[in-house]
Amino acid sequence: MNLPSTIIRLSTSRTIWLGLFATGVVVVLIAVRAIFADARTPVAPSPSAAASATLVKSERVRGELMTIRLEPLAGRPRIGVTDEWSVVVTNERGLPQKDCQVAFDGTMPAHGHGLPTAPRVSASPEAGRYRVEGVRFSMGGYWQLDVVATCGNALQRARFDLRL
Ligand SMILES: [Cu+2]
Repeated sequence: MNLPSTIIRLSTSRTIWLGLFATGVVVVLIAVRAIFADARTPVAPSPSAAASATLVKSERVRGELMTIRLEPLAGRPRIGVTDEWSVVVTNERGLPQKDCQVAFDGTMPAHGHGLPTAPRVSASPEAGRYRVEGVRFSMGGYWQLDVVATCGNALQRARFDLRL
């Protein structure tokens, strides 16, 4: 065996090992990036949201923290049907909040459109419960439902993710 061929063979095997090492590093980097990208991705709206009858959420903007509950009177959200929904507002002690100003709206962010109807909110005989009439989802997909409740000096906002 002459010297030059040994050098060539050595350098070839070193190149292969370097290549394998580099590939390993790239694979690890891609995996780490994927994990972090996944962690950053906001939680996708769960498909079970449509199946559940009640959506509960609250985000304090001002004043006391309250809970906003959203209920389809039909028992579940429906597509292509004009339904009545309820907004129920309770305070931290679970007491119903009456005389609130409640606003309701729905949009499909991916499509840039809202509900085909203009829902009207009114008080109901039950304290803390507000009627939302004229809720109609024109199509299936991801909807955002926004509720804003002003009760005295407290202002609450809730955005519900709904996949239909
Ligand atoms: Cu749409």
